[in-house]
Amino acid sequence: MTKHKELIAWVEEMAALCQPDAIVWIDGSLREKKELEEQAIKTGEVIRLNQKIMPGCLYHRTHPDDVARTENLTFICAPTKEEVGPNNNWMPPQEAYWKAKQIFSGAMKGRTMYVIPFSMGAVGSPFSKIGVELTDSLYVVLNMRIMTSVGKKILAALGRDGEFTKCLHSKADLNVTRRLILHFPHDNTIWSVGSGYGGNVLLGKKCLSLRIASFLGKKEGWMAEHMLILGVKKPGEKTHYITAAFPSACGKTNLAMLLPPKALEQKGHTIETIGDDIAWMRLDEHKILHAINPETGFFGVLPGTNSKSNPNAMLTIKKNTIFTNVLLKPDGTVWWEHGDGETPSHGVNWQGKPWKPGALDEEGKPLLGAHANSRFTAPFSQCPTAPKKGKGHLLKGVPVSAILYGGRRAHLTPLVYEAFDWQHGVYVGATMASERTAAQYGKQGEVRYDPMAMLPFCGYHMSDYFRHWLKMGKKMGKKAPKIFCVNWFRLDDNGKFLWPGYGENLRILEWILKRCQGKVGAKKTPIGYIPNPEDIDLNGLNLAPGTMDKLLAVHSQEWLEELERQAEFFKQFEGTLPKEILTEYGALKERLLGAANS
Ligand code: GTP
Ligand code: SPV
Ligand code: MN
Repeated sequence: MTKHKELIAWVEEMAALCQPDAIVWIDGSLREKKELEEQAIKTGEVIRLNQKIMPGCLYHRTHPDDVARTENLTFICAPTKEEVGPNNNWMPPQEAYWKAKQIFSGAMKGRTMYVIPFSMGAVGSPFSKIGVELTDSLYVVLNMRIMTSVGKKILAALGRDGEFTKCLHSKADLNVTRRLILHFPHDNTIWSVGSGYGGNVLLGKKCLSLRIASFLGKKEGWMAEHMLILGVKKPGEKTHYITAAFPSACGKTNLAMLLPPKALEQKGHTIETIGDDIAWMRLDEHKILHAINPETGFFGVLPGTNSKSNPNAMLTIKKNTIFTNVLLKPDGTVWWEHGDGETPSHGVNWQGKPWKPGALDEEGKPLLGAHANSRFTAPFSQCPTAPKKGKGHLLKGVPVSAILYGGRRAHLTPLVYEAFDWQHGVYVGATMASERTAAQYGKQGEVRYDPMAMLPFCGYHMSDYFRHWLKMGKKMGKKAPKIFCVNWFRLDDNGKFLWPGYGENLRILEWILKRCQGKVGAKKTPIGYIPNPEDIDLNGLNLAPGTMDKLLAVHSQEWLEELERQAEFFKQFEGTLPKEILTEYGALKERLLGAANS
């Protein structure tokens, strides 16, 4: 299939290590897809769902202790600890290779090794990067076929000596004590062993497109970000594009697929979904920031997804979709908590246990039908709001008007505010925090600082990453996108969301775009500009009186307390933070003290 000597030699070397019974090169054809599916059904790796109701859909369960990314087992293996920073687990490369080799050794005995040549980004785009993943998991192959472009055409693009990221994966024995997710940025290599879950094993996604790509981006002058990309168009205007960084399970897929609420329909907005998880951004020849989505599929959260919260997602996953860790119903369809339709009377849950409503586990806790981090894998092209025409968004990327940061904050952070300028915006991103969700192991609900939603994904020292952001801003000057912070998750005194969220978030995007076009004023507060309430279209929203005030309130005293926590978080970066971040911290503190005393 290829004349690429280095690739052939590497596949041989890895096969000698893992000792598979056979090696199969993935060609990307439809015939091959059918064969792989048949095989995965035979081995029990996947179950075919009810083909009348869900054509082309498959079902999979991961090992019960392998249902989310394992950040504690994820390492950046650069020569020195200083280089990876306190934000990463570090292991010296030699030790990492040696440790992993013990587990990879003979791990594919009795199995087939699949060779998946893949491209992140369209072949022919200056943004794109090629990888080759070796895996003994058919589930991984079937997922990669949806999430990336794979097969012969990628080998053709690679030629005889093209550069590629070497990605090795084996499920091995799925033992959490023998699980490692290793990145070798200087070798352009990723090794993942002992897991079968999404972000740990679909190596094109977080491992390549964020951890390795962020490292390359710093070196080559571009940015790899944990961001959605969305276009908003009003009749008679051009499309404006927004990117947004929210931590895992904080609403990127939902915002990217937004449908205008009924009351705003007469305004005739068109929404374009470009990406829901990762953005690669570069300056064009005019120094305008452009973004592509390097993926070709969605790997989205299921619980909470329904025809009301995200109708576009429900349409996207009607066919050709892989459902992981949800409830399997007796009729061969699936169900998840807060999804569509009635709660089934019984089924088999994500752990393979019999389930019925109200069922309890051994400890007497409610037994979930679907795991809180259960997911769908679906082709991007099936999304009704995906671009229908043209390849510009794939090849050249879309111009970015605004960059949003956000997370889950029950208190403190207002619904929206705008940074004073790029440097202040970088500070806002650097001090982003969110309450922990089911997408990570650890205590849920705990406030966790997650700069730019990249804490688990930045492949090098976070202080250098902030420096890179500042540098990109300097290159763009006045052409830099405006930076905003949003929070859809502020709670009232009864613990209820103050803001309806989902499609209604368009009302806030409208304000953001008006700000970008200089069409509306704003109120200056110590933390940034907040909207004058009359500039947000609340038509058709029956908010209780005073709600907007609560949503937009900035309490200086609470912010001063937040600054203490920020300082605590920044301690780990002491002596390395860019001075601009410290300047912004000091200036904010002064503004807050001024406001608190006035
Ligand atoms: P990853 O795929 O893990 O990166 O997550 P994501 O950022 O794409 O999050 P996603 O859109 O899947 O949303 C995760 C959860 O947040 C779901 O349970 C949603 O229902 C919920 N959610 C999304 N948007 C909103 C919103 O505007 N308001 C509220 N209250 N919940 C939301
Ligand atoms: C996330 O956790 O941010 C995801 C899912 O998008 S995973 O691919 O597992 O990283
Ligand atoms: Mn994500």
